[in-house]
Amino acid sequence: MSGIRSVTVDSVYDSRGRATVEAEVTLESGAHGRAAAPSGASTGVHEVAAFPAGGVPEALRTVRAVLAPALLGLDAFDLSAVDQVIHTTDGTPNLSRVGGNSATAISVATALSVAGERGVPLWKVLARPGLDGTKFPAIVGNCLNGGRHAIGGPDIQEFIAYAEDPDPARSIRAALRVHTLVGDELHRRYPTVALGRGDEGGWVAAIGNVEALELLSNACAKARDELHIAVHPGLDLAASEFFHDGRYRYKDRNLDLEGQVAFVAQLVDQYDLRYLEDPLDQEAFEGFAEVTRAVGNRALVVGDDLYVTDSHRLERGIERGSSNAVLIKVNQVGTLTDTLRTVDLAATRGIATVTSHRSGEVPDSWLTHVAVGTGARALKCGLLGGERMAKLNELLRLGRATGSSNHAR
Ligand code: 2PG
Ligand code: MG
Repeated sequence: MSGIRSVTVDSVYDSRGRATVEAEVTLESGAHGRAAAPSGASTGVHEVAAFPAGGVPEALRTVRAVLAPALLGLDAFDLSAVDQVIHTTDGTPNLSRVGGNSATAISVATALSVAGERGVPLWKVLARPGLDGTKFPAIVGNCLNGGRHAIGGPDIQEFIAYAEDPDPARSIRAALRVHTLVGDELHRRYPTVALGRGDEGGWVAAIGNVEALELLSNACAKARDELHIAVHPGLDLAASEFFHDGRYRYKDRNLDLEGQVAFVAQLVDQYDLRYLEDPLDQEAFEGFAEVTRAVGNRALVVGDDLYVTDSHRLERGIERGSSNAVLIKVNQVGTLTDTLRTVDLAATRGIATVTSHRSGEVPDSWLTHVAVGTGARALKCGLLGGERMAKLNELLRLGRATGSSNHAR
């Protein structure tokens, strides 16, 4: 037992320069943990509220006045009891009083304080049964941005390098190589245009969806040839963002459900996609099942906005066969305990988990420990920018610590 002595919160900036909540939890022993919460842009409608109506200032006021006092003296080692008090003190179904980001920051800071007291890395505090920190996630690396993360780019939100190797250093190297090759090719095709980068560090160019996918696919093939590492194309369509009045409205096509299912299934075939996130709208449980049937096990079909890391929504998806994978974002659902409930449900039902960042990130590395501690199939954390690199570099360190990994090159 180690009682919580203090919980303090304050505001810090995320990678988009917007304020978010950072929490520090100190135990009676003096051990402490600090964590900040990220924020999304293409948020699912079923996510908890990131902040109360009054934004970060109101979140800070409410935590200081009501939540922090309620947490004092609780046993930090009993994380589920701590997280339960966060929910009961908030008292709303979607954490709209204290804000999901406050809940995430406090929950993670509590787990980090326990890691500090035990003298172990965070992944060990979170470790699911049978996991010993030697199973490392594949890398879901965003190479080209569109949708809400890059104005002027393709409609599809993320063009991804999916790199899978038992050695995380090799997966990271392959995904980074694809990012570089995509940039080189864009520079070659558009020599007089200054290329930008989107919210997650992927390139931004005014090109169409299919042209972007072709370019990505060629870059993956080149990286495979050079490095002999399994790296293949993937997509996060974030389809809820361009689904209006029952149709999927791209700049160059307008599809009903059937058309969209056929379109994405054909992309999987033609480009050998291994990763397919949110191919349909966030309510399309049945449609997802059609996609999953069409794709089989050739690709991870991943529900993000569909499930919002909520175990009840995942249960609905499992009953219908909606997907073979679920995206895991702690602040979509609030606390680590809520997150682990969903992870454990996925594990018992044979659904792969993909631990994910948000488009507005903080330069923390706790996310990497969530991935390793929960045995995630993949870690989605972007490829460039200090806030993304913090997570990749932490994965390199964890790989080296177990002796299963090589060095950065
Ligand atoms: C997503 C995420 C992260 P956001 O859609 O998967 O890439 O974006 O954080 O904006 O929801
Ligand atoms: Mg997504």
